[in-house]
Amino acid sequence: MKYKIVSDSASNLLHVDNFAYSSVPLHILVGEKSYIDDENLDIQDMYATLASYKGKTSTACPSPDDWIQAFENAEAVFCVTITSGLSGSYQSAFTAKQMYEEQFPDRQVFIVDSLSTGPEMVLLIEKIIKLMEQNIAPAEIFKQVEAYHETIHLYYALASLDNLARNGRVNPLIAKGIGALGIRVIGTTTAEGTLKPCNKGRGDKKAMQKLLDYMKSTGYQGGKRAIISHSDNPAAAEMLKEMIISEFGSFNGYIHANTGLCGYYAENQSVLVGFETV
Ligand code: X90
Repeated sequence: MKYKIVSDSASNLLHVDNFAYSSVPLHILVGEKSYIDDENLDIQDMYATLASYKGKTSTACPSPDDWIQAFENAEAVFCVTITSGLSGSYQSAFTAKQMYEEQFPDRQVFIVDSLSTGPEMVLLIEKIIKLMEQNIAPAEIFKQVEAYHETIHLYYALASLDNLARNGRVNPLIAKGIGALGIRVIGTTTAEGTLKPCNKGRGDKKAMQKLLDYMKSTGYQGGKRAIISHSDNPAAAEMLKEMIISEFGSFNGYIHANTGLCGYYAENQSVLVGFETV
């Protein structure tokens, strides 16, 4: 059977080596300019433009047609989407599924609503890959992935909530004052896949320490997988990795940069961590 995994670009994962995987780009709209969140995106240019641009900016999720094109005739497709609580990407993938299955009754599309973004999407994708490599039937893979989903979490330290607030994704009252004097908002996700701010910290060191504290209290343990993403702040991401190593003796995961969508909403200097618990 021809399998494929497709995720929207909120996962920050553009390619997977030796695996049938595609990323479907979201778009970041800055005035007349539209940045496509794919491998050609110049993220530094995007941050620089955003820093000086005074007008309205926004984003657009993939269309059902964008999703269908990425399915590439696979017989079993797994879509991993950014949270349906904040984006239309899930709904668009769902329409794509209906169209695709109607046109090809012997094919199946499974949609995993991450109720999250970035690193937590990566963990879901890694899990699907692992199960596909064991030749497990697609419906059973879906079941196991949903169970796995209960055991993983996302925490973040954001340097600004302006773009989230301006686009109606977070209450403007919560956004006020974040970013000033290096204040970071620390938070996680709600069950509905929206933002749940939990705490504040000044400066990267305190913010990373708080992320580690939340990881521990949520049930992270040594050896469990942890994926860290950052918006042009490799030093903070590295700091968190070192804190994990000094606490648990090892780090099972990797650090990578946010691409366009997470870069735009998480904003410059932010760090996201997705991790498994017991
Ligand atoms: O245009 C669209 O459909 C995309 C809208 C996406 C809105 C939210 C993106 C959040 C990105 C921010 C930090 C983590 C928040 C986790 C919330 C579940 C990253």
